[in-house]
Amino acid sequence: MALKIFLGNKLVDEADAKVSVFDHGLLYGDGVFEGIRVYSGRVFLHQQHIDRLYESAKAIRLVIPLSPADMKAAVEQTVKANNIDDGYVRLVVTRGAGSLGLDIRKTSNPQVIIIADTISLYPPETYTKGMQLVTASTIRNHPGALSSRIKSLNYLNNILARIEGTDAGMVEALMLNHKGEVAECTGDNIFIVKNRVLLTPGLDAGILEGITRNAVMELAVEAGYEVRETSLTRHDLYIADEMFLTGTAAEVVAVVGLDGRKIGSGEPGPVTKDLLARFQKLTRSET
Ligand code: PXG
Repeated sequence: MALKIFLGNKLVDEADAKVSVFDHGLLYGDGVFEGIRVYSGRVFLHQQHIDRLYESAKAIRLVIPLSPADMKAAVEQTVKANNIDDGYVRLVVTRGAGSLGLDIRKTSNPQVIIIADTISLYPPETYTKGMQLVTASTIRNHPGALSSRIKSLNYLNNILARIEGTDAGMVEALMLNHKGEVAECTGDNIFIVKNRVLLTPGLDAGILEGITRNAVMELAVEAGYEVRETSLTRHDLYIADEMFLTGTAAEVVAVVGLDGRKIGSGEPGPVTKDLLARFQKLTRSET
């Protein structure tokens, strides 16, 4: 079924949803985006995603032509227009069309694009059995060059690492930072459990501040687990009791192998399962 796409300030048919080949989003990856889940017709953690979008835009000096409240309403409108009950929203803001040069003063009309569609998830056995990872040789962008907290349209860093995962037959790959510390995966944050304490790299490791990561940290504290943000090496990961990833698409997914080593028991661990259950409860209850 053809989708209705929010483009500019209104819904248009998918076939008419077109942007200029001179858009700096296309020419330079100059723009920002969000990926958001819809559960039972409700946009999950909507405000957090809107806030991150506007923070990303501010950091790249992109003025979004809609107010945050209007953007939120546009997302709701797009979800309703496409009858999305359980699905996925891709929210994109580009710099707009400009000249064939880097000068943003020659661009105009940032483009707001909202796509609401169904989502393809990992197969169910990924959740029951857990996934395997490899460490990519491509390190995460140096946060001094481009803050990893900006969810920008330039995802080449992550795509190159993901290719290495794909080549190894895996759906994700672990990325280290410029210091050789554990950063995150190509589209997911990472946690380990050691002696029932949750450990995850801090934002200073050069990671995206994942909204699922934040939600899971809150749920874990509520559940009485100790949670620590700390620098982690691959060695810490190899000797972890449990490992899991968090992300909008993945939710909470166990990692049971890394670089050919078995992690923990080689099966999704009790803390991971508990947190997945708590997270799924949140997706059903959050308003
Ligand atoms: N790290 C990176 C680099 C990401 O891109 C996450 C962590 C997890 O963040 P959230 O806020 O989602 O918990 C992401 C998010 C996709 C897709 O289509 C990717 C993400 C989100 C949604 C969809 O591959 N990445």
